[in-house]
Amino acid sequence: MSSVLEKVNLPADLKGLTLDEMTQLAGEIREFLIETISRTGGHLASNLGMVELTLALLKVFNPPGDKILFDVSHQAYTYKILTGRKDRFSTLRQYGGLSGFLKRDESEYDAFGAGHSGTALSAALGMAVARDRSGGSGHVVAVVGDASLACGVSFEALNNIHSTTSRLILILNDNEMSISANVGSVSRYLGELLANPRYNRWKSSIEDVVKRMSGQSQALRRVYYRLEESVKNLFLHSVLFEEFGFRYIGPIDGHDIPKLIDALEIARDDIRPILLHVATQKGRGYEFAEQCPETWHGTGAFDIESGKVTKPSSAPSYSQIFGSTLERLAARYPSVVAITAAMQTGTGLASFAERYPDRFFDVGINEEHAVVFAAGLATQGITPFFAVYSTFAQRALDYIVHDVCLQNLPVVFCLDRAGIVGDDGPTHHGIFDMAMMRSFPNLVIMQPADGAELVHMLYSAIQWKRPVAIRYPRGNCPGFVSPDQFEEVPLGRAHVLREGWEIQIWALGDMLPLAIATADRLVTKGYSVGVVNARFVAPLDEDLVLSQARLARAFVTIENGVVTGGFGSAVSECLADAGYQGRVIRNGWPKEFVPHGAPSILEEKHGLTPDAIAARVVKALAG
Ligand SMILES: Cc1ncc(C[n+]2csc(CCOP(=O)(O)OP(=O)(O)O)c2C)c(N)n1
Repeated sequence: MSSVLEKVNLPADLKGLTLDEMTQLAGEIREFLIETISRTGGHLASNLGMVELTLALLKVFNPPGDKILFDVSHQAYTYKILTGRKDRFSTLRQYGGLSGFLKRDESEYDAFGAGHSGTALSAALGMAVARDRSGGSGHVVAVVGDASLACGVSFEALNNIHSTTSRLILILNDNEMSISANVGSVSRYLGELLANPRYNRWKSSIEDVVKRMSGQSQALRRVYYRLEESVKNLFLHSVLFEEFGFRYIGPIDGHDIPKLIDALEIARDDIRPILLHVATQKGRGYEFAEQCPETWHGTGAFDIESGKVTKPSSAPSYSQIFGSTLERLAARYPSVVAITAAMQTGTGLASFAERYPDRFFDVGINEEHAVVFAAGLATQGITPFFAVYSTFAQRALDYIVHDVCLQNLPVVFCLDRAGIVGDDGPTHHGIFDMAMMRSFPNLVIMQPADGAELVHMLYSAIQWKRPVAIRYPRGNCPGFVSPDQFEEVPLGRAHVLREGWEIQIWALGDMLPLAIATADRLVTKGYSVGVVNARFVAPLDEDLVLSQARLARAFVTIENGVVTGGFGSAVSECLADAGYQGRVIRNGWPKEFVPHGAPSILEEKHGLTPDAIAARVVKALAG
């Protein structure tokens, strides 16, 4: 049998395919996805669930004229393959290669870039209104997962759509999973829609009759959908989305191509906002992923036969050390609770959740709510630890200022994946937190040098009874041994790792090995070099900075964050205010969106290597 995938590059190539060819193509795409992701790593499970739905979308709609938006867009691999990027798909998530998400500057087919949840509906509404204003006829389709639909911002958009446009299609891709099992009342409600046995029995018997009678007759199919619409409410009582002004169609089997095409055509031709509820299976077609979709949500390179990750790390990650330490602290302090916004496993809280189910809160993909919820808990003597990726905490900045810092409440923000993350790229790099939060009054911001210091920082945060952010990177801590005793870190005090007087290198956390290697280079050139584990961004150890400034000819700062406004800026300000006359050489990520790629490549490109930093220092001192 000849390959269909070989012949298909663009949406137009799908238009003439028969149903059998479409079915064959779905199988070939699944194999292609598994094979490629087994080498590149990526979001496997969500993409395996999206194959037929994407094929049907591209059969019925015509991007780039029609706008198809994917929420988060981690599930848009099939879309990439079928919109001219099949031949470059093997470069997925590698430096200079295709992004793992949609990006407007990657393809004209990418109507809207994303990486964070919940944005598709608002953006789709913006596009629909622009179309309405210009008298255009294109369609705007937002594909949103069941977990992303429960984001606060999705509901803000839902609340606004009916009064603002009459033509917008929302495809609810319901696999009943977030990364982990989905949570919350919206999820329960969707589950009831999917599972209502009386409605589903009625629906499938009517569908069969219509199929037999109508063949290709559009008119009869329309009658069926209208009938379904009026009868549905008898079974489902109130369909929430209809209260928001949507016509609800579904649930539809998201792996049945003819049914999907049929329903999408009905949606396309209607002149009301439509919600098409599509049931898909996360991980479909790869047994390991079907069985454990959570593990396979995002994966590194793996062996297809065994389902084993190719490069497993034996050293514990910062996230795991955070999770196990929080369990120890919870045993000692009954006030400690853990909060996650749908990142239970990623943030290392899975074991905590099992051990302390009533002290663990997964609030869904709602970082803003998580922060204010934590603030409320803190007013009542509870000590909430909100574990959140640095990049996703961006969403909740106002709440951190207004609800936590302003009231000086003891909420602990554990900013995981702080710094460059690598393959996921600019939507996920956690490089802005220090620059954004450093000016918030009352907030302590710190970063541990290693796993043991993280343990002590978590303990210290409880003692201080004020807002605290602890940032730590994606990565492991080789040789980690958990300290038997907790020790309080002296608040706002840095730690001198190496004595020296001429050049002082101040670094944070995972940048310390780079600081030491840079110091080694400079020592061989005859300089006296001190190295400081800064530990605190706020409050900065100004006393130590200023005492070193008496002799130092240069201060070098190194941070895994954007170089404008962050830690290096704090040191510069302190020195400038004191009238320091020496050189300050700040090192970090430039104020630009750093692309995806292996961290080692990105560091090389941006001069974050011992040789490059040492050369910069030597040049500055010579100048
Ligand atoms: C603001 C934000 N918080 C957390 C995440 C991490 N995240 C990526 S995908 C995902 C689950 C999305 O679930 P759903 O929308 O149902 O899509 P599915 O993967 O099931 O297709 C989460 C929590 C994110 N992308 N954005």
